[in-house]
Amino acid sequence: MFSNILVTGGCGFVGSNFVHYVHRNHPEVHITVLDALTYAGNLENISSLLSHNVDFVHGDICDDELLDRVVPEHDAIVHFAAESHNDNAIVDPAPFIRTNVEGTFHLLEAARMYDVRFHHISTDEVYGDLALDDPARFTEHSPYRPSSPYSASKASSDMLVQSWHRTYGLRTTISNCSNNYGPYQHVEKFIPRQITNVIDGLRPKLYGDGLNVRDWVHTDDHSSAVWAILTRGRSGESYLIGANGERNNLTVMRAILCEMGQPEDAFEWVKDRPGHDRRYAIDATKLRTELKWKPMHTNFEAGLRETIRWYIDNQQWWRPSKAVTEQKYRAQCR
Ligand code: NAD
Ligand code: TDX
Repeated sequence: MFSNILVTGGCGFVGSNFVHYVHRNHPEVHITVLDALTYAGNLENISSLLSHNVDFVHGDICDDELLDRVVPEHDAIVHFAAESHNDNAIVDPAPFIRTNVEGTFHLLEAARMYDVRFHHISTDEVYGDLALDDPARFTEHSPYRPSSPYSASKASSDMLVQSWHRTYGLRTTISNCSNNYGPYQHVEKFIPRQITNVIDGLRPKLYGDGLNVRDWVHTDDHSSAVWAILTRGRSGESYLIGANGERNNLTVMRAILCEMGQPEDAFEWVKDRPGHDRRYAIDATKLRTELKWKPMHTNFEAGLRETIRWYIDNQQWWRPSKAVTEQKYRAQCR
């Protein structure tokens, strides 16, 4: 159906796993990765695929001239590129507004100009948070209620996409996914940070009371869902992606410690994140029933074990970012 797709942010965590997924499952599809290689992007994530129907363009999604050269050859854009880390957005929101809001605007304009199908990758955080004792989960009908600079920037980008569909008739879809885990995730994020802390003999760090809930999904399941929505989703629609993986942070922390042979209290309680969302939870009924999508990684503990193994086996991948990341955290006392 699509023979030539442009993947923005394809050198980051979720984007590079998607590039591997498409290459593995749809090798006939040519992929161009457009990525600015910020601190979070690493060309190594896709280097084994380059020259195998995957090309790389180094550049910024805010660069109109570049988009004019790159976009026209493609029949779809899958837009992952973003500033993605909440703690960074709290310290300095400016790059989040630039890349997530303005960058999405520039890409939408290029897609409109060349009539290219547009799939936008977003997050469940646009719906704000739920109380721990609320039986509700987010659906496509939940109101937008972002509570952090990151989630507000993602909500803004979703709304740009929705309006480009309605006003200009651009063929769009949006996916709002819960927290991903798996290989190639930056060491600033919760799970890789704790795994690499244990490897380095540093005490893992838990924010606040540790009871905040995230709805974990394996990044490969995110990829298969995005492919289903890209190829079979209805234009103008949003689809929530999640795999019933609700767990609080304390439980995940103990699972990591246990798997890595540490006592379950071998971590440090640290200052909470300002505005910290309490709970995210996804109802993915629409995706499951309409597009017949099913997650493959339904055993979180098994997926976590594989992820720990990946970080143990790939220390050369994360080591260059570890010290500078912990330095940044020390400056924030988190
Ligand atoms: P990431 O930070 O690991 O990767 C982001 C990538 O985008 C990097 O390769 C970076 O170099 C690139 N990039 C940043 N600014 C750019 C710009 N101006 N031009 C071109 N490239 C640029 O992020 P991630 O965790 O892989 O998230 C990818 C997408 O998925 C984001 O849109 C995020 O909102 C969404 N998402 C992530 C999760 C998650 O759990 N990680 C969950 C739901 C949605
Ligand atoms: O050291 C830590 N200790 C800790 O307790 C870190 C880094 C985080 N946490 C907590 C905060 C969150 O409750 O763990 C939870 C997960 O934190 P992050 O990995 O920073 O993810 P989160 O803020 O939930 O956002 C993630 O999921 C949604 C991604 O970073 C977003 O890009 C995505 O949209």
